[in-house]
Amino acid sequence: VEASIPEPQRAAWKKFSASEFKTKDEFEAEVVRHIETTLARSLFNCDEAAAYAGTALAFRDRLVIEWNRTQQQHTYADPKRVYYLSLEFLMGRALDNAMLNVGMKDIAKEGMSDLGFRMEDVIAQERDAALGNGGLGRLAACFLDSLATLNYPAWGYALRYKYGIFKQEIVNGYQVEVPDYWLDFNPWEFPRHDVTVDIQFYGNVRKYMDESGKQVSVWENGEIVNAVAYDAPIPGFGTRTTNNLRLWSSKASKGEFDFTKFNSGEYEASVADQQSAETISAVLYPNDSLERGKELRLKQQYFWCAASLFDIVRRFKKSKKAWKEFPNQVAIQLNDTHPTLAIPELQRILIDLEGLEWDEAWSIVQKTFGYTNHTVLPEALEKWSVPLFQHLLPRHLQIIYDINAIFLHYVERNFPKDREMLGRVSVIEESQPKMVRMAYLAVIGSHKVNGVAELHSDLIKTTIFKDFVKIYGPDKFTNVTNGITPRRWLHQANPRLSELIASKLGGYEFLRDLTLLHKIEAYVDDKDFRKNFQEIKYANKVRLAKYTKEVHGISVNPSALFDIQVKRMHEYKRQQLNIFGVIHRYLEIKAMSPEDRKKVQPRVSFFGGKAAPGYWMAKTVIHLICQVGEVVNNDKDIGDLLKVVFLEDYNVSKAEIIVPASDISEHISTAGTEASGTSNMKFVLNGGLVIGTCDGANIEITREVGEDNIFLFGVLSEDVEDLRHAHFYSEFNLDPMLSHVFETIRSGIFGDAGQFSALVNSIVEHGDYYLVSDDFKSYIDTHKLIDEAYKDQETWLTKTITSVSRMGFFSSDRCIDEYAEMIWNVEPLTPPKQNGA
Ligand code: Z15
Repeated sequence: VEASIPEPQRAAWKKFSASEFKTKDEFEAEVVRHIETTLARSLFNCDEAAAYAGTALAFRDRLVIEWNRTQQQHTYADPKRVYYLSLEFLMGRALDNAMLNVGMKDIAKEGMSDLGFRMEDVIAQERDAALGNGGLGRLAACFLDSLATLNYPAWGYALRYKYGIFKQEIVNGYQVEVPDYWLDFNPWEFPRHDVTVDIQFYGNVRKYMDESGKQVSVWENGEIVNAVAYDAPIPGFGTRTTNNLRLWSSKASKGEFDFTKFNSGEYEASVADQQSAETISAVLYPNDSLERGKELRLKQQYFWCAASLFDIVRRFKKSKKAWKEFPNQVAIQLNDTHPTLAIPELQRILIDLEGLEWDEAWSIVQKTFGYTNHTVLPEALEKWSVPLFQHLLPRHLQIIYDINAIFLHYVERNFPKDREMLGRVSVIEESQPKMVRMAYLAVIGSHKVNGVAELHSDLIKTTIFKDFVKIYGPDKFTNVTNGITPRRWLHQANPRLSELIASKLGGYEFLRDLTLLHKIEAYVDDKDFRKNFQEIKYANKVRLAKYTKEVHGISVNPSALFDIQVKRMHEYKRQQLNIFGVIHRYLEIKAMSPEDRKKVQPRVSFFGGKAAPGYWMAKTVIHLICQVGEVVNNDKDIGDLLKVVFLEDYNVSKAEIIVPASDISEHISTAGTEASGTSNMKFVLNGGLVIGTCDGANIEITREVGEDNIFLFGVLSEDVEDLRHAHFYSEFNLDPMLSHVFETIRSGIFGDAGQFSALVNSIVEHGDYYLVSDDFKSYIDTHKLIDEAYKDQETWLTKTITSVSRMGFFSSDRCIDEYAEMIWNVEPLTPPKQNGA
């Protein structure tokens, strides 16, 4: 393509090609130009929103220049690319990240101050891109940051939801969900109306023999919906590489309306068709770790997989390579089972549309895909009913049946003695109605399956995928422990700590190689360093205290121990254990003499997190936390000794304020239930300690920071099953302290006890599935140790500094390099040093 453009034209383009601002003055000129012309506003009506828009557009221009360059380089070099398919990308805000990754935040700050604005206020104007629920979506966002930073040629593919995760309001102590329409002004996305793909649904399959006697299947008479691409630039940190996140938006085909209907006066019917098409990408499903089997969700999954694969295959075909080269050019990672339809879809493209033989096609498919599992919870494992599949995706169901038949045949030949095996491993569950087990399909269609922390990766091999380890051998299964990006979760969220570290390490190289953090351990006894470190933590607590006062009207003392649990509300994460512990603490203080109260370590218990709208038990826990807060925070006996705060609408941008402010954070899931957890890593990296169970990544955090620097408690995952069994088959012994807590709840001091009876009964009457009672004493005792440890501020400080210095392992850069090496077999493509591609 390049060579076909005549020299004079090239010269003209080159002469006028966009250039990047380099100085404060050039930056200001760009901001003013955008405000005056792009936005048609002026000095006299430039509010903070306009200042944000101008700043964002100025930085957007910079990103676009590098983005175009990167994409051109990738097109030209045509390396193997990574495609990360995720239904969720919990990106948060883009401006601050763009400024820091480009390395121009200080210049921009000064420039904005010249123009009369404080950078903090400008940044705060941006709405979060909240296209995700929790850990899985945020992990995908961290991965994009690392992929770009490490110069991997990579794309993210997802849906352009009109509504992200709902906003949470707390009204009279109850969660209320408010829609999150976030697209009013989004300077970070670029519609690509020229990149539109037809996606088919419903219809039937016609089979016939062609001239050569080959069976051919045609999927016909379906309904077509258009997928329109919207692209967002993903800048790497300290590199010119700027990758692409492609989001698909659904649109009715045939333009806006069905013109036959429209012209014959059926306006409403034609608009209804349009709306039904647009519904596909309208809203993110708000369930975290829970599958609900809704038809629209399956439509979303196919729409997104089919559009993404069409795009990937089209890009491959441009290179004119043989099909067998496909897995050498393309690695597709399935983030959970949500994109599993990509497996039968690629098989369909290869055999039905490209005319490959089944075996050749299937070998390409298996080499192309990798599958990441994020949970062992049965209620989170996706299953789709066969009748629904038959209706919506008839050809895919046939292909799945064929994949399964060949697979079961293989199993039968290799395990003739295990008669039960076939039923256990079949992709089709023989229930009423029959169900497609998506996780099994993902395992069968991939060459590698990984868990997200060591314990979790071991557990999947001995539980949900046990038979598949026998069938394929253990090498198909591997571990890649999760990580977080130190750019957002240290440099951006905690700039002062980042600066302090940089001052000792002689620069910011640790943000590209987090293992360099180990060098700050040498300063653990350095007086000045310690003082600065402690001051930064205090300042971060003051910031959260200010926020708490402004937003919630609750005064908290920044010198108190800040105890934080922020994550999605879920029984397995056990926020109920935490709030029962808080009630216990309250009762203890109430029972003390004034003398004894003086010895109590003051504490603030912060909670935050959304409950899925239909998850009543999780909503009840929110309600209990709010009610306990009402009582405790207004009790004159208690004062600053205990405060309870429910932080409304926890999201990424709020996490950036909350995470750096913790002294202790809670990661207290029932052992064996939290696959990894990633906020635990964020808190420790920011100088907080962890109270946690022996679960997920807590175990590896302990290995890295040392047992003395973490507060572990509770039963081990290997004992969980027996304990659950014992609850039903021998007498259930409720912990006496917990029993006292329940009596207090029943007394009605936290409001009508009836509201909490289901919560209490899940423990007392229904077998305490999450082992709250079993772990209660150990939990309370461990908090006592924490109180004592915190009183010795010097030792505490040593623990926090030591822990930070040992967190290098948990960078998502390490994680991405492991995926690249063990699963994708891709290499970085380094950008050229200066201008010119
Ligand atoms: C989700 O956020 C996670 C697992 C899931 O199966 C779904 Cl549907 C959503 C979380 C895990 O619960 C968490 O432990 C893990 O750290 C995170 O994925 C990223 O792997």
